[in-house]
Amino acid sequence: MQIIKAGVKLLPLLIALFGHLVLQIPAQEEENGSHGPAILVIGAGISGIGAAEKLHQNGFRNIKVLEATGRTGGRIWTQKFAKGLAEVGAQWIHGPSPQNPVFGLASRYNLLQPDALLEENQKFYLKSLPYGAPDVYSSSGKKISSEKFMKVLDMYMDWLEKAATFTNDNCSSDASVGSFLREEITHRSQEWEKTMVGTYMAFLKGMLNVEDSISGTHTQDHVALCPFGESTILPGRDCTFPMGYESLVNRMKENLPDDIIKLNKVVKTIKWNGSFKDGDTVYPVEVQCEDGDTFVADHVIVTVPLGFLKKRAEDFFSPSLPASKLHAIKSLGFGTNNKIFLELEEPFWEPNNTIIQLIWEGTSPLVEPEKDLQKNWMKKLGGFLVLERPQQLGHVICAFIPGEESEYMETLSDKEVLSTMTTLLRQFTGNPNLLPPISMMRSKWHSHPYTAGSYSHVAVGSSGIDIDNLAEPLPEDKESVKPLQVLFAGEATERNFHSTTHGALMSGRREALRLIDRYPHIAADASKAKI
Ligand code: 6YU
Repeated sequence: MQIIKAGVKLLPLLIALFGHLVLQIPAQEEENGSHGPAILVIGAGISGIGAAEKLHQNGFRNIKVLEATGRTGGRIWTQKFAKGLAEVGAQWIHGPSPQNPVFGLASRYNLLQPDALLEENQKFYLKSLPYGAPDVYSSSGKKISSEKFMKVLDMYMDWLEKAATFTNDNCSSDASVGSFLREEITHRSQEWEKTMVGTYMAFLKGMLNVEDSISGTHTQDHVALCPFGESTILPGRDCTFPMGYESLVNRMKENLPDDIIKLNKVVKTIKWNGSFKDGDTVYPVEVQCEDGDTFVADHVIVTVPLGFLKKRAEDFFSPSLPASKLHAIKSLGFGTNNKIFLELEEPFWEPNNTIIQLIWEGTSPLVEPEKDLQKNWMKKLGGFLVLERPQQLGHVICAFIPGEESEYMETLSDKEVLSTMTTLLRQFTGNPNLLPPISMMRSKWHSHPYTAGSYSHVAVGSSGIDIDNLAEPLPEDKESVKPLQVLFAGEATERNFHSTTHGALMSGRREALRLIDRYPHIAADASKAKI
């Protein structure tokens, strides 16, 4: 997966020659309503494109989207792989039902399979995400019927449901989902048949690996318990995009003029609360790019991932961010979940099986694993998802791997990862002659310079209030002469739906609406023009 980086070798020379030229966005023509305020959106993921789309629909015409990479979509990223497609980032619409705006757009644009639109599927409710009963393979090469684990799986689902009922009133602020689950496991395991305890513990350790992937964390010990239930799971049977998740972003872009999105524009600094002149007009915000280009604006909507902000918050804004925002950026969690796609000559799994869960015998959620990443990184792999038609026609499985082990995996060569995967498949299938995968592709979200991880979670030491603080626009002074200079969107700013594509889209629309409300005459003119 090639990340196209902005910048060319001639850049320093060009900047020296033309750096004094400020790229001009037409001055604010709020009075005659022909262009509206100058608005910059930083980031062309689904939140940024969603914000631009909403503003454009409501008559705003002076919009630019600045995107650091050479592509749109951000963490929605579909690539060709094997005999079909693979999602490097987001995979499912979580909770495809009327309240979900991603589902709303996808069904309006006819991007889903007929099944996904069935009312019974929209009403489907799963206690947890999204995987159903797996086929279970153990590290001693045995296939174990999932029937054996139904009792423990049910218990596990109940614990997660119970974890979601805590609030600040009945839980300590330093409690984690991990500590809660361990307590439940310790307590309930007393009732288990002695001969089954080891197998159940190994199964639960596997479930926790999957949970770490779902929350994008190294361990559930990092996930705060009190706000766990604020993360809302919408009804609906999770579904995928037959033509790839990116088909949604591409369709959304069709509603925007071609020249709005500027690719390979790495934003270096956002100066706000200033007086930046462009001709006779003075703007409060100036955005500087790594390539020397400068844009002035009335408003900027920042949608860069929390992972990027964690690296750059201190010097990305001038003046720097208020303490509440810096605290939110520091204390909220942003971990890693990666995928490893393997194409096989022949399937080793049963024809109707879609989930392969791995059990590492001897492991337990109650025992801290040996910390030797080189030797043990692959033990963090919870299992494989079998990719199906119509996205995939080849025999392709996709492993999910979270946490520090995932970050370590990113440092290995393709050859090393492929060789480890071959050994692992041979071990778990009990077939030493299993052919190595024909091809492999993997994500590297932690080392992605403009994402620096996969998605956000409410970490121990933070709370939903930090998400709200992150979403607050600047300047904080609501009576300011020039309010709403810097607005914040992106998945990590949506308290109930963070870490999802619909949360990201909601956040972009939320900030667009903030601006639409501030300029009611622009939207009114736009709707008159439509009549
Ligand atoms: C979902 C799913 N899913 C798997 C994996 C990943 C994610 N998600 P973007 O990053 O898209 O855009 C920002 C842009 O800004 C970007 O293009 C940058 O290049 C750019 N930028 C940065 N710096 C810049 C600069 N300086 N200048 C200019 N531009 C700059 N979500 O709904 N279903 O199946 C998955 C999954 C491997 C990585 C996912 C999934 C998360 C979504 O992909 C993600 O939220 C949105 O795409 C983000 O959009 P955005 O616009 O905000 O940012 C505990 C607990 C709680 C419960 N959680 C439940 C949810 C579980 C999530 N499950 C995920 C599972 C998978 C497989």
